[in-house]
Amino acid sequence: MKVPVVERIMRANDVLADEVRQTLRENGIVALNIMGAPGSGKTSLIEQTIARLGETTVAVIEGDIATTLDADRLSKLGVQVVQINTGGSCHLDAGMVKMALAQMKLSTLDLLFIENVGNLVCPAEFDIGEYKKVLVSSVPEGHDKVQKYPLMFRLVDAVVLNKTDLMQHVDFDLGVFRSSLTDINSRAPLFEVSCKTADNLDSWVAWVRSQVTS
Ligand SMILES: Nc1nc2c(ncn2[C@@H]2O[C@H](COP(=O)(O)OP(=O)(O)O)[C@@H](O)[C@H]2O)c(=O)[nH]1
Ligand SMILES: [Mg+2]
Repeated sequence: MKVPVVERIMRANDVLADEVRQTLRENGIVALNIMGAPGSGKTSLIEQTIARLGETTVAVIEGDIATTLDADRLSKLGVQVVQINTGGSCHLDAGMVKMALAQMKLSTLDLLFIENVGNLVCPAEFDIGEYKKVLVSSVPEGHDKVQKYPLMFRLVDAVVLNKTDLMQHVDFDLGVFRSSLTDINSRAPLFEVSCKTADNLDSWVAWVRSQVTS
């Protein structure tokens, strides 16, 4: 007899993702699922964005395999932060996000960043009830990542290429990165930024703001 285990897990996740989406909708919260490799700059981008968002009320759910290091960094900005330690799982799922939301004061929030576990494969397949998916890639990872991890790049609504300040130090072909992204996902805007020098962060922040007001 065929046992469709994986399918059942995905279906159970999708039911919970719909519940999360419903909760977020009822509270008027836009949730962005921030994905990318470990060290690509997900936490740095969230920090820099919060610092520039002005009146928008923001909270963060931090997904990590272990530690509260990133949550500690973000709570210094005075925003609500809930840490999820997945204890080994390489991605967040909707059940984890539902539990995190239960710990938060939602009524005053406009925007929720959900920093997923650093990974370019597994998070792509799990709907966590977010409004939009964002991928942070970074220059030292190389210009071939779009071609090597096509599913992730195909599914996202926006791509941030971070650490452009390091472009001169590594062999990164920006033309290849741009054209392979256009080939795989022509609808996702690309923001080429540096969280270190703050270069071009304004256009990214404007996109985030437009998600909240749309
Ligand atoms: N040179 C450079 N370093 C960066 C930039 N953004 C982040 N970093 C550094 O990259 C490392 C990983 O950043 P972090 O935000 O923790 O990445 P995460 O694991 O994706 O959350 C840290 O040492 C950051 O200071 C950037 O734009 N340029
Ligand atoms: Mg992080």
